[in-house]
Amino acid sequence: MRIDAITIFPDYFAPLQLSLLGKAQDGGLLSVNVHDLRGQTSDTHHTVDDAPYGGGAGMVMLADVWGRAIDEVIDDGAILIVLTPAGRRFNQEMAEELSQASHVIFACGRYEGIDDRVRIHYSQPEYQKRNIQVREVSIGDYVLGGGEVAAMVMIEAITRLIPGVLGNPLSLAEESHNEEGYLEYPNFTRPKEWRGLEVPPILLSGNHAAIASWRASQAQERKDTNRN
Ligand code: JET
Repeated sequence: MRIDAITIFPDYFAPLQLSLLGKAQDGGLLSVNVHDLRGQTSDTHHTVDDAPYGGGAGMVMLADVWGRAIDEVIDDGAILIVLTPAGRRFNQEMAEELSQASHVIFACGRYEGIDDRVRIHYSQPEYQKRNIQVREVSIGDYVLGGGEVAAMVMIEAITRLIPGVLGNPLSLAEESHNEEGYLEYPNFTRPKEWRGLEVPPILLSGNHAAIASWRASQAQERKDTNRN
């Protein structure tokens, strides 16, 4: 998989070179390429924004600068993700789908956002014919300072699903049995007693059917307690 991220703060993406993701990139399974949006500006002040037509607070990012940056990386079959609190909510199912893509481009906006003609332009039939998709995506109902941290969240969730990127493929197989994509039951490991708290005895019973049903009921209780 090829990933491109376009941002005015490329340094936000430095942690992607660490640990598992860094190794996957060395192994050629994945390449993450970060691009400084200001590299596409031609004025001395490297301007990336201007006041909104129609008035209102804040600044809007320039379509032309974004267009040049995206044109440099886009190719047939690419999925262009625009991070925005107004987008479709990211979840495990979307991560699984995107983990099958050959090329994902993250547009990380700041200020009040990107001129909407960028989204409209790359949604035109000429791009659709090239199997290019544009998707507005949100990681949750809150407002961030910019799309960079949201892109990092998505990159971590997506890339760990690529075979060979995760350290332990067995835990992925077990995870995929679960409809939510992760384990919802509580876990315990040694020691058997810690600060007066015992591990639930059923987990030491060796009765795998009983353990599975206990875990299912614990998962349900946890959901009932925690879900919004
Ligand atoms: C976000 C993503 O805050 C989030 O995304 C970053 C962001 C902040 C401010 C403006 C902005 O504009 C994007 C845009 O898209 C067309 O203009 C994006 C919160 N949950 N998920």
